[in-house]
Amino acid sequence: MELELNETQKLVQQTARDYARRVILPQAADLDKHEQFPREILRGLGELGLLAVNVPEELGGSAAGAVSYALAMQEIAYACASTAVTMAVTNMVGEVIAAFGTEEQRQHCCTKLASAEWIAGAFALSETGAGSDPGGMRTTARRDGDDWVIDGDKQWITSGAHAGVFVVWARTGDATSLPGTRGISCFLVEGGTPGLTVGKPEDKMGLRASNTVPLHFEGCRVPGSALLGSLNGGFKIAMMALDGGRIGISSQAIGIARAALDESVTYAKDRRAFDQPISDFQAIKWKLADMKTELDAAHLLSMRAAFLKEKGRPFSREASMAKLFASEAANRICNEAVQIHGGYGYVREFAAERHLRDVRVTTIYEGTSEVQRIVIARHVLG
Ligand code: COS
Repeated sequence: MELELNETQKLVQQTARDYARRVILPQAADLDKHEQFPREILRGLGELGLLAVNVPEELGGSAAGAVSYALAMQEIAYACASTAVTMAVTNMVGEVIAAFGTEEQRQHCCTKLASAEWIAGAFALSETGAGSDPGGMRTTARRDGDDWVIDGDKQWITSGAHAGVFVVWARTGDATSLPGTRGISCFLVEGGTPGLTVGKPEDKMGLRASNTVPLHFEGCRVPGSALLGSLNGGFKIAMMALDGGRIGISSQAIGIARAALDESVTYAKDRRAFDQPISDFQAIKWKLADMKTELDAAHLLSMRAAFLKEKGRPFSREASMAKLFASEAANRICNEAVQIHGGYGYVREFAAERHLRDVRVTTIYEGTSEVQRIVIARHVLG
């Protein structure tokens, strides 16, 4: 494994960093404060090829690889974690359609997602009673002539109010012969399809510029051609997509934590107490040293998972390890950043407060830390 980035990876990293620092960062606090969906920023990301980093070029994507994607995600999250999660889910949706879609589905959806003609894609797996255990979902899709009719409710859907396309999982198998994970299929449902209602946005602790909504499907009719992948083969598609998604969330957590560390260093050098900068105190130095060490460990775990994915090798365990460690470490780092800032860490004048709110969900979504430990332990135990 190379620790040096190649030219493509450096270019993607630099492109994302330039855009993040120049365009996104100056707006991030306001986007958060006003809960404003970053529509124009996303258009810019589309122009830069960052909404379909792992989608083949013939479908409008950048085909820059999983490592480039992870690096880009870190850079965008450094500036605005809300934009980063929106970008992450759109990339995941484009990638899953490119991987499992028919030629028609790929041409139709991936090109629109890559160009930001559809400003976002959405991933509709979770339900009120089925988050960590998606096999417990209750949404159904039943055959009616050539069509499918979807009924049920989805919960925690990122970008649901703005998505051009939803990847929707529903139960298609008979509950007795195909229980749990086995009777689930996956469908592509375009935004605005009759029978699909988008609910009220969640009033979240963090990521307030991202959109998170419930969805209600009632007699939502889609053509037979909307089935993604094989009938009753949807659960594995979800798991494979989430494996890749977990590299994205580990990268998001790393980006947020890196911003928190950089701001802590600046603050600690500037802030004086007892006639010296607080960075001269061992108490602060040790915090900064631990923050940096954990950050780099998270980065290396995340890079390893991305590297394996890019090589086409198994990476499920490594993605879960990266997501588990990076999200937990990033929470610790952002918490320490608030501590270093003292009272200023608790108010909106400094970004430390936003980072702590934003980072909190990274141990929860796309598989909780507890789920990552299940995945890792299964691999360890064989
Ligand atoms: N890649 C490919 N296939 C996978 C897979 C993966 N990463 N993980 C599981 N599968 C397959 C299994 O091989 C199994 O296939 P067979 O039926 O052919 O044997 C099938 O999927 C069912 O797997 P399993 O029995 O392990 O499923 P469980 O119900 O035990 O679930 C966990 C396992 C907990 C790991 C899974 O449900 C999970 O990841 N949950 C979290 C979901 C999540 O992240 N939710 C957040 C949504 S986004 S906010």
